[in-house]
Amino acid sequence: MPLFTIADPHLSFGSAKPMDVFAGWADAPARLEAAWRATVRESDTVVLPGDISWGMRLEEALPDFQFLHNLPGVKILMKGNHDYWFSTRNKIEGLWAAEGLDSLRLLHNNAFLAGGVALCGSRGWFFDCEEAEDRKVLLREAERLRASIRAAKALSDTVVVFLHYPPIAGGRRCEEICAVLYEEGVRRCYYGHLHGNACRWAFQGEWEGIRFSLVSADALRFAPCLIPTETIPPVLQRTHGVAIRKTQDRTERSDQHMNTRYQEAKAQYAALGVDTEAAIEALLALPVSIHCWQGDDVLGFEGGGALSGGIAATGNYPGRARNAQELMDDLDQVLALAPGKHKINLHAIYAIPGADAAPVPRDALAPEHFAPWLAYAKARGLGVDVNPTLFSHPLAEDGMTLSHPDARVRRFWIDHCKAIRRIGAWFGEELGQPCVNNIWIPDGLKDTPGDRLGPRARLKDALDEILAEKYDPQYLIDTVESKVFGIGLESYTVGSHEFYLQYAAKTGCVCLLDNGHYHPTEVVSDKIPSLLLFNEKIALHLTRGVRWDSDHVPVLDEELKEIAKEIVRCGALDRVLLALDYFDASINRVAAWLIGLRNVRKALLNALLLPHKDLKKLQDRREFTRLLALQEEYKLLPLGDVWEEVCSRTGIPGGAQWLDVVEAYEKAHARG
Ligand SMILES: [Mn+2]
Repeated sequence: MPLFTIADPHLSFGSAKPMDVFAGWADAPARLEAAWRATVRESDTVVLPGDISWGMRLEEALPDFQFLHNLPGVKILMKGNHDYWFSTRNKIEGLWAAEGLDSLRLLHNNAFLAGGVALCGSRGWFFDCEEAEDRKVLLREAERLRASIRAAKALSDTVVVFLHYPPIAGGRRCEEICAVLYEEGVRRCYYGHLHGNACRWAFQGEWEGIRFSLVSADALRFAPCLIPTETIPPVLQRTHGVAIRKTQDRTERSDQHMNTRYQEAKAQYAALGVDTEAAIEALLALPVSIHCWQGDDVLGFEGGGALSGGIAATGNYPGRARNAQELMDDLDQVLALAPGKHKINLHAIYAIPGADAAPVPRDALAPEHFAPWLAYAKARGLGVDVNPTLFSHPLAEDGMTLSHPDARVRRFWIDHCKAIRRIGAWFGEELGQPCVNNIWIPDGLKDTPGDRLGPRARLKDALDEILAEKYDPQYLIDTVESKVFGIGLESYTVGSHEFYLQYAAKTGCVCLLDNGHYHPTEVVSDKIPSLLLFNEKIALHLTRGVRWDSDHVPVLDEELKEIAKEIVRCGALDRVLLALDYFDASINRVAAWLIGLRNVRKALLNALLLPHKDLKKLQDRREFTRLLALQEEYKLLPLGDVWEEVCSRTGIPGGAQWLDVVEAYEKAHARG
């Protein structure tokens, strides 16, 4: 009864996710089928360690299950990082039973015996999980793995472990996972996850008596790999605990597997006293909130039509998301190509009241109207931020909302803001992390006001009422966002920078600075240290104004880099709430998201890789020639090589290949 394995088929018969855009993936399913039929017989067993299907829901994965079922042999399926369809054992096995897919088995917290060999494993996890949440997942995975190995050892002395994530790669070891393999005396481990160029970082060989092999589909050229079971030694009885070395030497152990360009960059930065590993770790741990409104030109799901409030999305590039499903699909594509932790930032107009239900009045919105977003965020481990929408509404047509002279108009918007705070706190509690609720109003006047104080006094009272109800700051953080002017509101803005600076200082809510909301020569980077001196937290909206608040996609320009530098050199990575805020309708919207999001990360990485202490010293010693000269020299440090390393470690295609993926996605999702 021969045993085979192949990981990461990434099937998409039910979900139209293109894989053939990646080098080497042309006709992948057909090649897999041909090679499979040529080698595997009905009585054989094939283990598939994760990334089975692109299906987002179980039903979407069904055609992929049917494809596998129709191939010869017993198929043992495991969970990978892209298996979003994965739900409960009961549901998965229930579907298989109902559909007659009796050749499929699920390996999840259990073990199987095949031809005298015990098969076990789990998904595994990344390296260097310093974030509390990641560590929790990692430790849970390690224990899941141990339980599965112990179940296997009860079946046989010959044990094969399958993991989705590589336990060793790029010269780094996942200590916790390796410790379990070592302590349980395992001798063979097969894993997937690495593709294309990243395969060169795979560790293929022996470590502490355990032989490791990469079996991702493209690494195997889509032919299932035969496991020579007769050569596998029995599990070892370890009499002592972990004999593996911890952390100190983890990068030295197998440097030969590492990207040499990254190695050279690492040395170049180390010569300046900069630790690239620490920079990468800090970069990936920092959450950036992705604004949902780039995907549909700020239209929302109310069906109201035109955008108002002195803002405008210009351009008519095709492919705008027209409904919640399309927006979520697009966001998934963004998440797949952007490294690091993320949150999703929702405006009130993105409520999903239910199929065919009428839009809910904004002052009556409740958590239930955001339930699909909660499920979306939970399934992907994302945080959520919220915003009341005080524009694109009949009661905002006057250009005034919370500061409106009519108390009935103010009442509606006050109640709307209160409703969104309740929803934000609910998201925070459900997701176990703070939700940022950001209040921005368009209120202002086209021409010279007759009264500047009155509207501001009304705004202050309205905010006082909105923020009166106290929520646990672990779950809800309120921010207020100023602006310099809007279209048709050029002469007077009620919620000005000074207004909110003072309001935040007096009340303890958080100031949000949008770098498109100031005079063109006024920079947010310079404001950051001042605000950090007097506030526990600040919030930023990252965008690019061209001449005015034009909401262009952020590019890697000097000001974006300066903003990132201030965050890093003020030691404020955990005190700054970062979100994107722009909407360009003249280019592919998924690409627009990614260009901006990746530039924000690149700016942060650049900032994390600079020797700030030395530069500060030069300034204090008034060595201005050297300060200027070195700052300019540092602009040519090999940031790009470290960025490539970040992408490869997070499974993202290198260079501009992400754009090929987006273009293929665009073709596959042509929208009328
Ligand atoms: Mn903004």
